[in-house]
Amino acid sequence: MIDVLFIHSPMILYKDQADAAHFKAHGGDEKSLYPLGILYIAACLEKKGHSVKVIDVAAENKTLEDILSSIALEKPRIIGISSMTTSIHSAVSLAKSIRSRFGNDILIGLGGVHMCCDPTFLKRMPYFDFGITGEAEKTFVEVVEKVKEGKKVQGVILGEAYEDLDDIPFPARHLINAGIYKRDEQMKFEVPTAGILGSRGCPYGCSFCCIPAIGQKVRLRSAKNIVDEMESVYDLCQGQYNFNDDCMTLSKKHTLEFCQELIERKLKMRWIASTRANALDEEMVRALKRAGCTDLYFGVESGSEKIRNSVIKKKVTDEQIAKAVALCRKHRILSNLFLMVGFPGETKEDMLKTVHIGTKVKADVVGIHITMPLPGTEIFEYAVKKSMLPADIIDRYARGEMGRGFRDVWPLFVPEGFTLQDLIDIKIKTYRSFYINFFWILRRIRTWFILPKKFKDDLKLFKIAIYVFVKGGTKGQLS
Ligand code: B12
Ligand code: SF4
Repeated sequence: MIDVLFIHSPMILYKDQADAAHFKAHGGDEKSLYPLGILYIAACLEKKGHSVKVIDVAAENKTLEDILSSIALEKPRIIGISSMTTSIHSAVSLAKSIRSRFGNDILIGLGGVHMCCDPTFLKRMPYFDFGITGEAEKTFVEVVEKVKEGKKVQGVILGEAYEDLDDIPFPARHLINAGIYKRDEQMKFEVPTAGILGSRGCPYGCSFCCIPAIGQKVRLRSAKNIVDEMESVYDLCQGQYNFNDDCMTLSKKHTLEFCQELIERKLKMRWIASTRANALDEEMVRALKRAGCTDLYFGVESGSEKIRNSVIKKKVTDEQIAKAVALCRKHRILSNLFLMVGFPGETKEDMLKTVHIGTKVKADVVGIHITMPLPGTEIFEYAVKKSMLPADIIDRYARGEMGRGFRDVWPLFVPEGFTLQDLIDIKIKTYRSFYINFFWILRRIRTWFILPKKFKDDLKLFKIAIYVFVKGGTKGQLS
């Protein structure tokens, strides 16, 4: 018997192996990064002597039958299901199936981003005994201790976050098979990358983003604590890391300290991170490069400053974007722009600015998505208010009434006067005009000489690129 079994719920839960044969047709789940949230809670539980196991359903290709068999074998006291909105249908199906197979013997809890964005969910879906909103490292330990003392735990509990992130033990990576997390399935990269979280929270409030609903206060781990963790998993990931931070370079002082710590340890580490164009200057970019940063991802969203700042509330100017990308180019860090299309009031002219911004600032990579209005965001509230989304969409999705596979069924935001096909055409136009461009090809060839690994990666991506140029997205990823 174990104390806790965590289940990372997938976007699509397959009944059995025959059902899973459809997996490829749906484009599947991302399996590149492991569920850090669960592993952090697991580490806290283990520190207090509680026994824990983890099933990452998509990464381990587990079906519902496999999960139920594991539960029968492990006999957990508590099952903790972690879910974003994308996987909330699977989370509900799992809870229902566990209930019907094992009755009320096992306590079932729900946590993760969906609970933060929709805290009344449990009232509408009473298949879970309890739920925790927000960060759960402290609170889940308390729940387990109460249960072990024979006390009753029920309903929604507000998670109490750690003020000092250095007090949280490193994620319990030994509970997963870290070797299976190797970027996107389709890309078949050989080396697993370690997900690392150097900070939590973001002070901005972009209208398409769930961070304001998650409501985390910004906290930074000390440079030493982050690098100690990186060093501890060095062999596992062969020195390759992916920072999951919402915005990595919020504090200049902290960024420089972190880079210095990495440089002093003289370990060959390569890492990528997301940040904002207004949160960088030359001193920082130089330090990032010396510390092993190879790629920076910028949330640019719209090429139109008007949409970016008055609708999305990004608070980043065109000038800041051009400057940040130029600094990256100068110091040989690859700049990746995240773009989006589909916002209230967006015109054809605004969309064309988005099509061209990557070429204009000479970025290395662009990726464009059609806005998905998700619970916990301003854009979701707007879409419901304007009857662009049914008010009960979450429950319909959670009950499986909208069909399987989040990406195939969750509506995208199509501004008035446009069709979905118009937005897909904008995506195709963006990809074609950016990548089928003489100057971009020249820049890329130069990159292959500087970073030969990128040549290998690009060869693998070539097939996907053709698909994207024709269809506007990879399978199941038109958003
Ligand atoms: C890294 C990341 C990814 C990675 C890996 C995700 C993973 N394996 O967990 C990848 C790239 C695969 C990814 C993909 C997507 N992501 Co993402 N991602 C993130 C990001 C930036 C960080 C996640 C993280 O590591 N958090 C750190 C840990 C410590 O926090 P946590 O996971 O929330 O866990 C804490 C609590 O939630 C709670 N908890 C967690 N699990 C459980 C379980 C129980 C039982 C309990 C009680 C508590 C509990 O306690 C934990 C510890 O404090 C977040 C932004 C964010 N700040 O959350 C977006 C975020 C989660 N992603 C988001 C989105 C939209 C997506 C995509 C749909 C994007 C897309 N269009 O393709 C896909 C969907 C993938 C899928 N399979 O469903 C949204 C989710 C919105 C929503 N309402 O669900 C977020 C919030 C981004 C945003 N700013 O809006 N993502
Ligand atoms: S999109 Fe980025 S900058 Fe904006 S609120 Fe979300 S995490 Fe912060």
